[in-house]
Amino acid sequence: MSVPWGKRADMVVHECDPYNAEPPPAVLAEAAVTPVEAFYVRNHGPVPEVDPATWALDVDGLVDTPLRLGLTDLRERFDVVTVTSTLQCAGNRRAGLAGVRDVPGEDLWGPGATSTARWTGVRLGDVLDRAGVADGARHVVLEAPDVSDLADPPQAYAGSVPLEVARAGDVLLAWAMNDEALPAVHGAPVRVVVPGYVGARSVKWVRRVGVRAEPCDGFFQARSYRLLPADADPDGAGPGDGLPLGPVGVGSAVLDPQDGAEVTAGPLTVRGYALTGRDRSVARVDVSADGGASWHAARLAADGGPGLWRLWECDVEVAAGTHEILARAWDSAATLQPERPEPLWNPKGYVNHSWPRITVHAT
Ligand SMILES: Nc1nc2c(c(=O)[nH]1)N[C@H]1C(S)=C(S)[C@@H](COP(=O)(O)O)O[C@H]1N2
Ligand SMILES: [Mo]
Repeated sequence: MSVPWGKRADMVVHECDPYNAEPPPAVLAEAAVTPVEAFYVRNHGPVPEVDPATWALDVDGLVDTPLRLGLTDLRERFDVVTVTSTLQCAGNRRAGLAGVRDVPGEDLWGPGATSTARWTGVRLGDVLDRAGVADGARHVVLEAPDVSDLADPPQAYAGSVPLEVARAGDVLLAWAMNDEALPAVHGAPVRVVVPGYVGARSVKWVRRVGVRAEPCDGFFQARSYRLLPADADPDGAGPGDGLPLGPVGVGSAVLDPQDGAEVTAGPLTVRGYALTGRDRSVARVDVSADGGASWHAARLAADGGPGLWRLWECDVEVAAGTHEILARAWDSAATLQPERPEPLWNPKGYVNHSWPRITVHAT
């Protein structure tokens, strides 16, 4: 069987159609910039075929001058910039919430629905400035052509971000990923990248940027990707129920060793990532190898700025026997990620930022 979309053969595939897959945790830990072949994929419908030669981006709504821009217009009429940033799906680590209570109808993602790339393109803010944002504008709606049967009624994918986020210098319309042409499965010819925001707003195959007074009223903004109260019926949720998901909360994951691994007794290096929202950065990570009785400060990779994960590692000692390894991260707002998954449980299984816990058996 050939491997779809040029991905690694060992991807953990949650769904084949639409393709949804994450890399094995230890693979993610290997590189600060995730190779394209390992980068997670989250699709809500079939990958659309978009011809780059005829593709155009419409910029309209509350603007002084509506624009229609082709790929050449973007490349030639705007500054081209490269930003390294992390995407994290709101469903990342949902498996940990399903351990608290069933999350019916949703894929049980591990910690691999988080990946980092070097994105090249133009600033969405520069394009908005060219169009001229009119009075009353508050939100920027991002529309794509891929139609999802999961939506009620079935509809094209769309989302929105507040205007001030869309105007930030690190929010891109990107056509390259790790210095290669953006692959079809990641949104070619052009996608949006919103660092430090739930991945759902980084709209792939973008074809319209609509400047509006209100957020997007489509299914994936108004009814899905919202944090519902634990007792809500997700199928009965109306437009605007719950809290819209936007900035990423502080969180971390253990990537290596893997949960349940057999390890050699003695020194053990534990590795993982930590990430937080777009106005913050990761400040500290602690690791425990005795179920939380004692903690050690992890070595953090350099702080590359907001919206970029920090990989970390920590050397611990494990005697022969079974051990519970935990991690906990703080961000620059001195916020500690939440300890337990129980109070975080929500009907769609979003944003599980509880302390990662794995078990290892040392011999
Ligand atoms: N057009 C479109 N954009 C989309 C999606 C989608 O299904 N269609 N999925 C979103 C979600 S939920 C996430 S987490 C990211 C995943 O980006 P990736 O597949 O490049 O990793 O894309 C977002 N953009
Ligand atoms: Mo997502």
